[in-house]
Amino acid sequence: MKLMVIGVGDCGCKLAREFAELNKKARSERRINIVTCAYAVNNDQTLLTKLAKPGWDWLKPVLIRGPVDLGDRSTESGAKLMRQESERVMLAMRLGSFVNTDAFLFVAGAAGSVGSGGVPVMAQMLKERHLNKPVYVLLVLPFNTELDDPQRIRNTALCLNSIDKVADAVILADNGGSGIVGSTIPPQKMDSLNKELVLLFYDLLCSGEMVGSKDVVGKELDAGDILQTLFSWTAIGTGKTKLTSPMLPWKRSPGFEEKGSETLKAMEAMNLALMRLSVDCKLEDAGRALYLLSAPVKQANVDMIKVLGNRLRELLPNAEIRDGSFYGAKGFAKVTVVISELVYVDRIKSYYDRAARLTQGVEREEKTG
Ligand SMILES: Nc1nc2c(ncn2[C@@H]2O[C@H](COP(=O)(O)OP(=O)(O)OP(=O)(O)O)[C@@H](O)[C@H]2O)c(=O)[nH]1
Ligand SMILES: [Mg+2]
Repeated sequence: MKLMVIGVGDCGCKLAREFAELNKKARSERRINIVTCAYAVNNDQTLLTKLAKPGWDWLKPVLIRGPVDLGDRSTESGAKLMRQESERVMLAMRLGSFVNTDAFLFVAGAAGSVGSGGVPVMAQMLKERHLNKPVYVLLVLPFNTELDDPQRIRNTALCLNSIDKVADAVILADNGGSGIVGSTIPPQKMDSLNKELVLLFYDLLCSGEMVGSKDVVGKELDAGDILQTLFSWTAIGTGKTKLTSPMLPWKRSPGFEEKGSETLKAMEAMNLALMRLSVDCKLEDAGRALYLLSAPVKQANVDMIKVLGNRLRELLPNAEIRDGSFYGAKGFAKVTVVISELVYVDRIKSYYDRAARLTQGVEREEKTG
């Protein structure tokens, strides 16, 4: 599947750069493209210069004209700025690459201003102009240390509420679940968090593009399957386990027991993927899902995919499940899971509740004061 990635605001731009890096990786490791173009849309020239160095044209910077400090840092002021600048941003995007793009992916931090307010505005515009292409959003939720900041809470709630109305699917990535504590996060830590987050999409985007390549495709999972799966609130996760018995060239096909233990390893990889989903959710609330197995060609077996499917159907009784497999891994089994059409996400409700309490508090203060 080929995405056009549009990062808006600081968080979005840094992640858009990581998607550009991911495409470089796919080109060198698998000789395919998974990103048609990556844009970094921001009002901060310094950050854009740092991310899109001259001569490195994988990421296209788009500077929007507005103060770096918008004053109140609200979602509303980010939206206002984007409304003024949206035509210029649309013009800056190369029209040609729309043709090969399967879907648009906006990326932003929900708690800021430019990304949080800007993405719903841009997503709405793209939806109106490119009716046949889905518009997805990868939305980063704040760190736990930001939960005491009323502005961040309000922005997050407002962004979640407006994005839900325009995007075809919103993949949530919760910084709060990243295990990072402390109020200041060193840039290297943030960079590795961003790399990890984007890597979740690697196999998923590659799988449908590798048809006919030397990596044998087991059961193809292509852009169509992904488009059929991504819907409304979505979580993504991957898990990887080392396979204990690497097949030596002179070894014959694995015996029954060996196959069994490899299937268990694949199952372990899926359990890890489900434990480390990008946002906490109840699996039984999902309406759609997919799983993708990547294993070495000699160690993959039909049991693996069947066993994974049976397990997932038990855990997600209400979901329509798609699957696929390919033989890209060397010495390990990796499983990607996408849990979508989540009717209820606790984390979202908690932002709405917190924002409502903040508003009630302000109203009470106004009445008494
Ligand atoms: N995972 C991750 N989160 C980030 C990163 N940078 C910022 N964030 C989070 O994103 C939110 C802030 O959004 P930003 O993207 O910085 O804000 P903005 O859209 O540039 O808008 P301004 O507030 O005007 O700067 C906060 O919750 C941050 O913790 C990043 O590189 N990675
Ligand atoms: Mg910013």
